[in-house]
Amino acid sequence: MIDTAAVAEIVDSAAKNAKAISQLSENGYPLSLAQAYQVQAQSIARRLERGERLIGIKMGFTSRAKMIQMGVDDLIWGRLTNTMLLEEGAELDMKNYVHPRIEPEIAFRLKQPLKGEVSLLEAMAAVEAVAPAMEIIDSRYENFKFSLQDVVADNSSSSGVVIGAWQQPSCDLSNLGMAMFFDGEPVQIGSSAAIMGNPYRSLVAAARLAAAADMTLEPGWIVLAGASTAAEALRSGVHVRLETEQLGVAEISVA
Ligand code: OOG
Ligand code: MG
Repeated sequence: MIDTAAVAEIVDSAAKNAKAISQLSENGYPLSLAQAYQVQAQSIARRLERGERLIGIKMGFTSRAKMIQMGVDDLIWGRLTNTMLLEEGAELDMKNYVHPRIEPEIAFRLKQPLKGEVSLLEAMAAVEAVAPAMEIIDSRYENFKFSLQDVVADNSSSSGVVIGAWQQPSCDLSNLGMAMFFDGEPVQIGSSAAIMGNPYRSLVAAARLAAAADMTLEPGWIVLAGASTAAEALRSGVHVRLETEQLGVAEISVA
């Protein structure tokens, strides 16, 4: 029997102290996928006990580009807490991370609850606002290498999120150009179409996957649709800017 609470303490400490650990799957913890989600829930429960608040969830591996980059081809999800939310234009400190990467995303803010099997139209109707966003992922595993179970247990590498201006969900999101720049140089260029053909499909999947953990996506929550391109490693001194057609920009700097 695997003591999931003990494993949750290992991944939570690694995240808290920004210290890499070896892969659980190769280190005596061959978790099933269900156990990996259990570890994730227990590690986030530890953060909530320390006073953090749940603000939504993030989807992962919703694009081919991400699946190929990381060698994992199942949809995954993770929990977002208030301390992960970075102010737009904020300055990150590399010492708070193990080996952070950044990726272009689209964020939804809900006005109605979503749970279980919902249609694309129901998911769209539950959205109050949409925004361009960038996720900072920071796998706690050495060399950013993991199995499906490892990454799920590690809250799907969630570390930070920066969200641009929220706006009415009036435009068609199915094929918006997205370009991410490091110091003005384009480093990743793609389209929101890469996210399951339409980012709203990721929201449908989010409602279904969260329901399997008996979780409802709540009004006011944020759902990150998953990256449209591969992620880029952050480095000291870099300024990162995402430009998304129709939706505008999101920016962040590293000290
Ligand atoms: C896992 C998280 C994947 C996405 O947007 O696809 C993810 C990772 O790549 O470390 O956040
Ligand atoms: Mg992501």
